[in-house]
Amino acid sequence: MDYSRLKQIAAEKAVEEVKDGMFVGLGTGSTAKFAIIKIAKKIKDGHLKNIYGIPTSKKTEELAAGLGIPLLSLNQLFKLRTKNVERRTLNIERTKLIDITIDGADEVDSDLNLIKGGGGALLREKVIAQNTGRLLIVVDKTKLSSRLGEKFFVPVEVLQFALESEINFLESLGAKTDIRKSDDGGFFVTDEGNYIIDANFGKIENPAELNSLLNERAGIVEHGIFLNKLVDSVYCSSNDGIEILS
Ligand code: ABF
Repeated sequence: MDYSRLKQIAAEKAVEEVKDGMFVGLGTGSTAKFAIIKIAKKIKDGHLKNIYGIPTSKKTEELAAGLGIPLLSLNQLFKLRTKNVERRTLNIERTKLIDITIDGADEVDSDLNLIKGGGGALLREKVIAQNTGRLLIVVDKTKLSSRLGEKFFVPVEVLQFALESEINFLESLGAKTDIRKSDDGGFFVTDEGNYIIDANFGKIENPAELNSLLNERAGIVEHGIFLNKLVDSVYCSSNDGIEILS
């Protein structure tokens, strides 16, 4: 079976968790796209009602809007769902204002830590994940590794102002770095106007330690290491079928 079909199977299986009235985080990438198309079809066929989508990128927003999914920005969602709620009662580390988010990943390790950001949307993806009750990651089996870094680099979103400084910092940690380019040959610019440095650390023995190191840098806006505390289930498809890891 081809990888695209495997991605579709994983994505559509995850959509079964979406119920009427839910607020659904819509991921970025080719696998998440299958979930968005399925959700839109179920809305159109009347099998899903009163759904609002919260997109993780402008690209996903355009796709979902074009498919007729009612959308809210994260700020609109907060205004709608916290009208009568004392802000301080919300979980500081992770609100659950979004019921379910379905998103892809570039790599998943045996402890369900992730590398994300190959699609350049890692910052908004992580913000959405931190406001989600259940983060469902949808992948085909080729994304699984015993250790992060075996198959994919770590995308690091940096301030344009600090590009050279963060290249130097990442290389001081032993990474090989590459500034992500756009199709026109210039530097890729994220939805939030930042650059991305793709940092190849090789095998990452301790994702939590690297996560902390990167979080401390002022010039690093966000990075593609998503620790497993954010991940609720990984829907992984292969020629043997679907496995739900959690
Ligand atoms: C997105 O899904 C990104 O975080 C990640 O890079 C991408 C994986 O893309 P695909 O599903 O096309 O393999 O969420």
